[in-house]
Amino acid sequence: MLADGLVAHGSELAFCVPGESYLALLDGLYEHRDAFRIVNCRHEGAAANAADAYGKLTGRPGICFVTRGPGATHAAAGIHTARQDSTPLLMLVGQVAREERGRESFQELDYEAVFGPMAKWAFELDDPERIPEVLARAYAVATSGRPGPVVLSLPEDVLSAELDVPDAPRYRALRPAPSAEALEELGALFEAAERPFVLVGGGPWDAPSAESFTRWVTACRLPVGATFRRQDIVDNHSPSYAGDVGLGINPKLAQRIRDCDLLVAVGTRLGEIETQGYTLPAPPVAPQPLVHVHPDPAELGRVYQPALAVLSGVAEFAAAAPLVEGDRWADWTAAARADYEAWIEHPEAPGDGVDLGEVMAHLRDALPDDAVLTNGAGNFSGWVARFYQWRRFGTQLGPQSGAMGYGVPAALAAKLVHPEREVVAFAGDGDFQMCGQELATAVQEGLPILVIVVNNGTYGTIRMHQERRFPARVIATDLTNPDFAGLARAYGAHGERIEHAAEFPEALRRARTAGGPALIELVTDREALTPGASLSQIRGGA
Ligand SMILES: Cc1ncc(C[n+]2csc(CCOP(=O)(O)OP(=O)(O)O)c2C)c(N)n1
Ligand SMILES: [Mg+2]
Repeated sequence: MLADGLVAHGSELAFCVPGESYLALLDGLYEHRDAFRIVNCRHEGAAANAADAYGKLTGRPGICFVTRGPGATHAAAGIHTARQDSTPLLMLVGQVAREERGRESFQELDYEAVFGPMAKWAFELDDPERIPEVLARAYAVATSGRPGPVVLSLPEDVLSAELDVPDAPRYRALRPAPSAEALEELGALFEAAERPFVLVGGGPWDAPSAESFTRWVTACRLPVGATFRRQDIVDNHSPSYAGDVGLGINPKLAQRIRDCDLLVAVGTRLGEIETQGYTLPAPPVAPQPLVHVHPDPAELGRVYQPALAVLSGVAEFAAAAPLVEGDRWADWTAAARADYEAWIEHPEAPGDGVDLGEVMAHLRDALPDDAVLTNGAGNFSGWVARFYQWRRFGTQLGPQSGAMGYGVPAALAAKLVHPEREVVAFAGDGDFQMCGQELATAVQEGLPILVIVVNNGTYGTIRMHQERRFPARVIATDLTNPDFAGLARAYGAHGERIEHAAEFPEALRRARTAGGPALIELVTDREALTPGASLSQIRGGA
């Protein structure tokens, strides 16, 4: 019933690490093996991250199956990411049999207690007759309003029960459309504005809604910033695109947001990263009129009291947004665009080793518009965010939660969803070692992803913070690393290592024609600690 239900709701792919606790579910899916693919990963954290990436790409719940206790707790980082990133995800967890519960049986855990505050919904399904009801609700909860992760706990004997009940009909995600009054008020606020600014993020976007949103801001000559790791919503070549509002924001862009006289946030939560630590603007009331467009009433008025709250899905807003005459602010928008164009010119990197800015500039030209770039967390991702240009929705996959280890599993999901596209995962040397074992999954499943490991021999981000707060007192941040290229070859992938950016174009050509998963290790100088400031400058107080 559960396997039939997954298929009936339109799912076709799951990531898992198998466990004896849910063998009956796997067996149920054996019947559907032509329509439903199961990719068995090497670590549940990776399975959950891959499911998150699937959810981000498709707007449908990414599915992962994990076993009791240690399987579920390994997967927790992915559940936390899906919550922070508002990603639809469904995790099915095996549980001890009903009659064993409460005895602290082998690997027993109270999933409602553990995942209750972390997931959007966590529920133990203890009546097999209710499988269709609960599964339908799980899909609806994961995808409606602000999407998020759902965890269902499945006692072993529930999974093995025999009974006959009909499947529920396929779920439909509920998305509100903006009211006519709200759109009218928005039009009036634009009428009164001289220096508007639009901030876009959240979701769930898809290619048509992202394109119509790009057309809207471009036609209205509105300057638009993308939130952290949501840089693929607006075409970065649009004259309206002004850069990303995340970690390492262009100071001129931050100033522009400070100076704007109308701030319109579309789809995004107004969280710590989007608001530069709740300073841009400071809560609860922004200095300029704030318009907040969001599909979930729980987010509207949560931290900021907007001048106008618009309860609306992003696609519904993009379809209905009022066309406004933008001549008045054309110079303001052109200046924002000029600041952005100057910002993505990379300065020469200090020290020896690969200049990552040069690598990104090469990839900006070399990769096709539909290539998917993924990353985990670390300073290396700052170069990707700053120097790459995204052209289409569904080409950037990164954890807004800042979880290390995301990039390689996300690349697996991207290659499974879009086998015809190039998929490039960026990882730091620390970051890669959190989920790099999934190269084995890529080889097993025949997924020719490219992994670029940026090796600076340190947990560079933490070294940066350490040098700022405790200069020259280096502790617990150095890394002695394996031979990453050799490790890739041991997995059966193509692997090579380069020490200068000039070698990159040829290395990329070889990796692209390797016929399977590939890894390029870039040896960088830790002096090049951030895209803007060197280690010595940071130590000296920059
Ligand atoms: C799962 C997880 N653990 C720890 C951290 C804290 N953290 C953030 S960045 C970072 C270092 C990343 O190092 P690396 O991948 O080598 O990238 P670099 O900063 O050197 O470019 C750490 C430890 C985190 N964000 N996520
Ligand atoms: Mg590093």
